[in-house]
Amino acid sequence: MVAGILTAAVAAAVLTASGGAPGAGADCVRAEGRFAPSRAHAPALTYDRNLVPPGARILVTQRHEHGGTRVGLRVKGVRAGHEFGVHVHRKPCGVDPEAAGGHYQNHPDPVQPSENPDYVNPGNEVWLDFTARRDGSGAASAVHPWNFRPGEAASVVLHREQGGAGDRVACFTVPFEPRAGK
Ligand SMILES: [Cu+2]
Repeated sequence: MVAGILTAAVAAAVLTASGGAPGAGADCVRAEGRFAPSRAHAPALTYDRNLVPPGARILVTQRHEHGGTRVGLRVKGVRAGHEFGVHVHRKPCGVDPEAAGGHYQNHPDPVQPSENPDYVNPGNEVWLDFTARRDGSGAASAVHPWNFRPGEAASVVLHREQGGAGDRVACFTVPFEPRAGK
């Protein structure tokens, strides 16, 4: 009985800690992964062991906020000091780094692959660029007043360079949610 009450108290404390500010919605997506070599069948794949060693960890969260969407990123175990470019991409990861397709765009560029800065920018796309700390950890978040269209946002890709392009060094398949309550 006592043990049961203690367990419940701990669970409540954890929920409070991860729930953010009072009144903010809970995360609708919370995906955690551990990077594996790209030959493996895993949701988190690394294409560059130097920058993202196998075993490095990633956490991606999504929550609906003020009618829009917040996406959060945390990583551990990546190359210290490196400036990673990160975006939400349209398709799930694959052994081929190109499997994740292009960036998710709120207003889709009619010309694909998209290279027009009117479309390739952090307002029309979800950018989560970060610089890894000395201990190999990193974090970023992005808030937009819009939501994902169903089935069109499926992964988070880490790039060698920041900005809108560059080699793909790792990929994490994430089932992003199109809108609140669904
Ligand atoms: Cu990208």
